[in-house]
Amino acid sequence: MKKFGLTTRIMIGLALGVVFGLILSPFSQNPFVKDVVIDSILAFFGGMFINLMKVMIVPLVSISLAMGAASIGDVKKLRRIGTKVLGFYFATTAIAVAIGLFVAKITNVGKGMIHGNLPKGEYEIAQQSKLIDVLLDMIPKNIVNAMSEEKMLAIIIFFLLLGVAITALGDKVKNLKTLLEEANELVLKMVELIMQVAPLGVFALISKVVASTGIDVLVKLIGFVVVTLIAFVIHTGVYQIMLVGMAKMNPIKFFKNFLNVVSVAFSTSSSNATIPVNIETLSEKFGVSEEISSFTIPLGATVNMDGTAIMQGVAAVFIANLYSIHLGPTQYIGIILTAVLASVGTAGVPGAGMLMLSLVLKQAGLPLEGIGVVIGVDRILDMFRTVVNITGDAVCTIVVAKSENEIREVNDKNFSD
Ligand code: DAS
Repeated sequence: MKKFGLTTRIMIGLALGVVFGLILSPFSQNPFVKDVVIDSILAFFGGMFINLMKVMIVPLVSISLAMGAASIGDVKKLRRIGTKVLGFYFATTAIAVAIGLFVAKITNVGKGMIHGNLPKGEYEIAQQSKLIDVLLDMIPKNIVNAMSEEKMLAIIIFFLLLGVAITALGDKVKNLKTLLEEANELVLKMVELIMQVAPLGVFALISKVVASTGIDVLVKLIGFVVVTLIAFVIHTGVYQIMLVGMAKMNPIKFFKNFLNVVSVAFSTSSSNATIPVNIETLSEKFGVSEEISSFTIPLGATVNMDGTAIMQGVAAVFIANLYSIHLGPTQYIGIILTAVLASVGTAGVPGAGMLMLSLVLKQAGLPLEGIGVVIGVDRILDMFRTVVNITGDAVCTIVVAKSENEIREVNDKNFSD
């Protein structure tokens, strides 16, 4: 039998997971199905895969960032790349939330629904992280603590600094630079080995989510889900324009060869857990130099959340309609600005975007009770918006790498997995 490539095996795991979840769903309250199948067996294999991906985040990001900064060669180039990629990140996020607001407005999502008969959910209001706190949190004061708590921005700044220092020292530390390059090869190989269990992990994660999300909740909030998904699809058009117009890359070829990263993001709902496979895929399949991606991908996983911004835009209009509150132009602009800033503070972990939604609603003067309504479908939407988030990270990285001539030719053979 033809040996399927990894991406194909992951997609098969994804498809079988959805089917198995739908089969389990009607029996999800049965004690055996719930306690043994969903909350033990599927939870174990799904959790094993997520933990294996997460354990690689800090070693890979630290080593590849330091190695990348050391090989980028000079601070000017680093500053140029940082400015470019942050410009693209904030621009695409602002466009994303505007698309979300536009689609929600023209469909009038939530109009006529009575919030009294909608599902209620538990939620906690995000720590009102003030902008100054978010900015201060980026500056590491204890790197061991930052690594153990996966404070990505603090890790990025510390290891970039380390890499630039290596550059400045030049031949005095040439062995250290070689060591970093070898350590980077090592962690990338470890990611490749871990990815062998991805089909099983993805199967377990998707089955569990599909089986445990109440279909009735989905039906009541289908309008909110569908409108958000439509906005996601429209926003991918922005990525296609960037790929064709700026990177001269065929978008079909991009999406075909990006499916394994999409599957990891979709099943884990975590941009952070997707960092290793995103960096590896951009290098292996698109020829993007790790000097660039090892900086831009961890940065994007932390500050670039286009999918989350879209959800927040749609949720704001949905909740305004639920409570018959009129949103004026200034409120729309305020939602766009807050969603862009909220994405800086949103961690690349499951459910983070829903917590930050409270900032967006508060700014727009909308009732936070609305979160208790939309949270019912958050788990499903989180999978999709995380895919949009990491796709935006990859597309901006490809565009910046192209502008720096840091994309090596990769023969098409690799493109077929
Ligand atoms: N799950 C988050 C991520 O990892 C996005 C979100 O919660 O909005 O990107």
